[in-house]
Amino acid sequence: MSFVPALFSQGAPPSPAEAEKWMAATEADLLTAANEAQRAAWVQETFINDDTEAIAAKANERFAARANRAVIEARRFDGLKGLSTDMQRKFMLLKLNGSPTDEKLLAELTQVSASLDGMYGKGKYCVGGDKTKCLGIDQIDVVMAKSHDAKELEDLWVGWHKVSVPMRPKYERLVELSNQGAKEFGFKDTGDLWRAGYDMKPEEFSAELDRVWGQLQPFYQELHAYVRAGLIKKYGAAAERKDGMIPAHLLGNMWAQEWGNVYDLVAPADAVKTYDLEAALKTRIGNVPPLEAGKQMAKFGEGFFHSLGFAELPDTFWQRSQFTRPADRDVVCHASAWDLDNDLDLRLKMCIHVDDVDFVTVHHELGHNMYQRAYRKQPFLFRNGANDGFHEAIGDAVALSITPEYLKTLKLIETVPPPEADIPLQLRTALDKIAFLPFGLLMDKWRWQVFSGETKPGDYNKAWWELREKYQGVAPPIARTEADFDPGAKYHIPGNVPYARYFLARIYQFQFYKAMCEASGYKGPLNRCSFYGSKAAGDRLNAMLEKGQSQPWQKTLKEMTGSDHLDAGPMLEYFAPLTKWLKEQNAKNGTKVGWTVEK
Ligand code: X8Z
Ligand code: ZN
Repeated sequence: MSFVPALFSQGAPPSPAEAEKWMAATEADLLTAANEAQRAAWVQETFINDDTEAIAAKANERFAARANRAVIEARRFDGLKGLSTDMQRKFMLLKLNGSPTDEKLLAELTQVSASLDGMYGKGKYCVGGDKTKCLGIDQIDVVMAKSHDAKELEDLWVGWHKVSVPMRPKYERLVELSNQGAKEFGFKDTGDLWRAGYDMKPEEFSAELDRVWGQLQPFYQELHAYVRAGLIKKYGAAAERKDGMIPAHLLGNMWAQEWGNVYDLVAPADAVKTYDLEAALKTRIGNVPPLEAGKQMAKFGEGFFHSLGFAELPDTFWQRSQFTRPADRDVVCHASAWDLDNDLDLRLKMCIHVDDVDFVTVHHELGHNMYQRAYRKQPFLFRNGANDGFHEAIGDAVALSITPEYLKTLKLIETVPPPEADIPLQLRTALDKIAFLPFGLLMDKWRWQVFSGETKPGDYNKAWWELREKYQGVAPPIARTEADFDPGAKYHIPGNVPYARYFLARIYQFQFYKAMCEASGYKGPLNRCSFYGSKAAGDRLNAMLEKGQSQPWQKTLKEMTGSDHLDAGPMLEYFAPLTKWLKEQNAKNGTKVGWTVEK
């Protein structure tokens, strides 16, 4: 252990130099512990069994205990004058850690966390009770994306939502234990701790999210109304509810979070044909083994970043990543990007399918990897996104550049659709980007209520559906009760990954995209911009990535975009033609906008 207690003779007031020395030793310890925990987590999530779960839990426990000790020791420097800005920021960031100090409780917390994560990863639904037809979530996703059979969709929806029933008591315990840690370290609860990580007061942060949602909500409601009408045309009574909500199983996605998969059902009848990216990818990649197909998909993402001037990924990335679902063991298929050693041991963990959804997801994940690599020279406590929403927005901002012009450059499509195709193309994008917003917001609204105690365990499911109905305007296909635990059927709940980051990222990505389009010298409508191949755009991006979390995100955002706050402007600009069009369509067709929620 590099910590030297002798430095701190009782009572002597510490100096800034002592603080620096202490910080260097603490960061070195935390780096070692974090790397051990990362490595254990990698093995656990790519090879789920009782042993890997226990090993991962233990490594997390060691990291959390070390971080706790650091926070407690750091109190000695509270109020110390003469600290550099960097040092003040490091102390502030360090204090965002807080786990139970009781050893037994901490061990229990990390075990419960590992177990919940494993339960999700192992989750399967066996279609019609047939044990030879058991599907993991990545496989169910593919069927849900394609099926237009309301009965089949309902069956998959109901089947998958059984996976989370046994998670409920464990989740309840996770909430208790993690709150206990947050409280010991001066936070009201875990939700309060999560909201403290944004260089502003927790309550200001919540208000910012509501402010921006208020700007975008009218657009969401128009889209909701338009899509609902299209689904009713297709599915008839199965899609039509008196209250105006959409049944959650009919939107092409298990959580109704992104609706791009129902594009064909709702596209205007006279729409110009755009292109079929999935078919193009399948033709290009051909009939190769899944591992090879997965690698080729990831290569597209690498190629984009490379065109911006980013170095290619190291060989170890290609050797050590998980690109596909292994046949012989359980894994967490939910996509993620890793940096095993806080240096160059970068990895992707996905169960890639050759389709347009995963095409975007590989760009999303490589955005994380590029960020990790760019800030690796920062001190340990700054090796992070400017805030977690930045981390989630990088790959998406790049993926917005996947325009028809870009796909033609790659020879994935032959002809670029004419300007009349803009509305269909925008509709396709909005079905993913706009439809996601209320889901992105309500996930943590639910957790903040749960952590604060406003929602009691006996009301977990009720509160979940109240939020989904209020914000998304979607309703479950069949009646739900407290015998269900529907939030647990979404990875980030058992995985305990905060979710407000994804809401932020939907907004930031348009801010970043616009900034990179401008840097590349692009002139024209925002939605047709691709900065593929622009070193100037790449330099702008890299400058932001290299900074990591070393300064308040507002400053980093200003350097990147000229604005220092979350701003829906670029997103609204991008979709301006579609917003107008949707309003006209709904008015013309006499489609009622909005829904009613029973109280
Ligand atoms: O979880 C993710 C990424 C991994 S960081 C695949 N996303 C959210 C989700 O799937 O729910 C990306 C979009 C939102
Ligand atoms: Zn991500």
